[in-house]
Amino acid sequence: GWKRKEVIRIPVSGPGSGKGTQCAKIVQHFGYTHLSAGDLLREEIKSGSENGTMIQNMIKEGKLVPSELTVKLLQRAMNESGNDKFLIDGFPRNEENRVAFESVIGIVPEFVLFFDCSEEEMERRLLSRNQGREDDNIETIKKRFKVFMESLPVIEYYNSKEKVRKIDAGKPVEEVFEAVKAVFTSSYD
Ligand code: UP5
Ligand code: MG
Repeated sequence: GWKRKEVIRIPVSGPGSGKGTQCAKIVQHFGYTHLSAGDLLREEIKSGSENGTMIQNMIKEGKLVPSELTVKLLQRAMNESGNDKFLIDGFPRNEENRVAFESVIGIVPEFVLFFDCSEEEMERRLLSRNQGREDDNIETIKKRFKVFMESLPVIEYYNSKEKVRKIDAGKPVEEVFEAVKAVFTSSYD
């Protein structure tokens, strides 16, 4: 039978706000498939695809790659997962992303988490991450903060639909997760 795909997106939280960290915990607890748009793009670079060099250059500059490409990668990963519950991490990042995703995938999110965190704290976290990410240097971080401003209309849009759940993400990981759990639990009882 027809099964509705349930999508929870975590779109407009800044770089280093803890999207990946909290998604890993949500997966352990609630069994979603975690799809990070940034991770999918980094895998695309590694796979030696024809778009790899372009993606690599854009990530280094903190710029957003064309929606078409990101949507294609997300769609492929969703189809391959065999699951119907997704955490889409770091997407949509601007209105064009959102419109492209909704027209291709045709799903409206249950809710949208917004991890609220100060730039000072995000910068501190990114500079001490040490996982060899080419965009974790101070010049690129400043550019990522600027590009993040393009995400504000997206949160405004979802806010107008009462879908945004704002979380204070400046606290320690476990405290943030308590607040995340509360959002997930209250939406299913
Ligand atoms: N950490 C996490 N939570 C903490 C806490 N509560 N207290 C203390 N430390 C905490 O966390 C970052 C670091 O902080 C880690 O070391 C963690 O241990 C610690 P993480 O969970 O990784 O944060 P996250 O929000 O996932 O940060 P990330 O750097 O992944 O966010 P970005 O949004 O910048 O990166 P993303 O991978 O999504 O995108 C990268 C680039 O890809 C973009 O800049 C763009 O160029 C491109 N892109 C597109 O073009 N289109 C897209 O749709 C998506 C990406
Ligand atoms: Mg991440």
